Amino acid sequence: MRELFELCGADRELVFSPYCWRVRLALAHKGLDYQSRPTRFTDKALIAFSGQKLVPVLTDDGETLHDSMAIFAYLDRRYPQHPLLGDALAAERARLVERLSFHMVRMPLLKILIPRVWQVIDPADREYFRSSREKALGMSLEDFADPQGGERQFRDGVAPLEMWLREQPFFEGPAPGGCDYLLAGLLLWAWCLGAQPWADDSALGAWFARILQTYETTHGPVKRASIQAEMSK
Ligand SMILES: N[C@@H](CCC(=O)N[C@@H](CS)C(=O)NCC(=O)O)C(=O)O
Repeated sequence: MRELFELCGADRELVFSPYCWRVRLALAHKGLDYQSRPTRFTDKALIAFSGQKLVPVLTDDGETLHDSMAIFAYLDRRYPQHPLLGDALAAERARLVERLSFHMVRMPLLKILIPRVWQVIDPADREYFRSSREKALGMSLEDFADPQGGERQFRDGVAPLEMWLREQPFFEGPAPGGCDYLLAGLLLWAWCLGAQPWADDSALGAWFARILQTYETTHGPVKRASIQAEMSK
């Protein structure tokens, strides 16, 4: 049995973590089914068996994996059909894309999404979410959240990606691969939280629609939150 422990909101069907989405997309790419195990921020006991505290956690045939990039590598080793990362050189390049996207895409999105995450998580998770994020960010959530500034930074960050996608349908060429899913996971984070800082008629918007449509064709509609983005303490 294959199980994916993935972050959920108060509504257990709302899964929104970018890293968990990467793994959902990767499993869909390989044609592998799994049982979803929705996990709240403070459900640490559920994933204690993995020896660490973050999701995604994948169990597969007696193996326990965590970290989205490590899971991509594992899936390629165990299920070589439809590679995600490919050979060692290609895998290093994907790691570079992952690092670049962390700063160019993930940080701007965080500024947009913090108030939305706050809205959707279980109220019992809020104290943990606030204290862990404020410690990591070095400031209060209210001081960090900046949806308008985040949108500007997001547009700047994705400008090279927009140019790339004007030349080919997917980052990896004519068909999607691991780098597509590394980036699409980040955009799905925003999309599931009801935000879309990209235009439908941009190359990035068309690419995202292709990835989402392919996923929804096999897995059904993706749950999207309808929320007020204001932060209330
Ligand atoms: N590098 C990890 C990052 C995983 C990660 O940060 N997961 C977040 C969800 S987005 C998490 O589990 N947070 C729980 C917590 O902060 O306690 C990956 O790529 O999987």
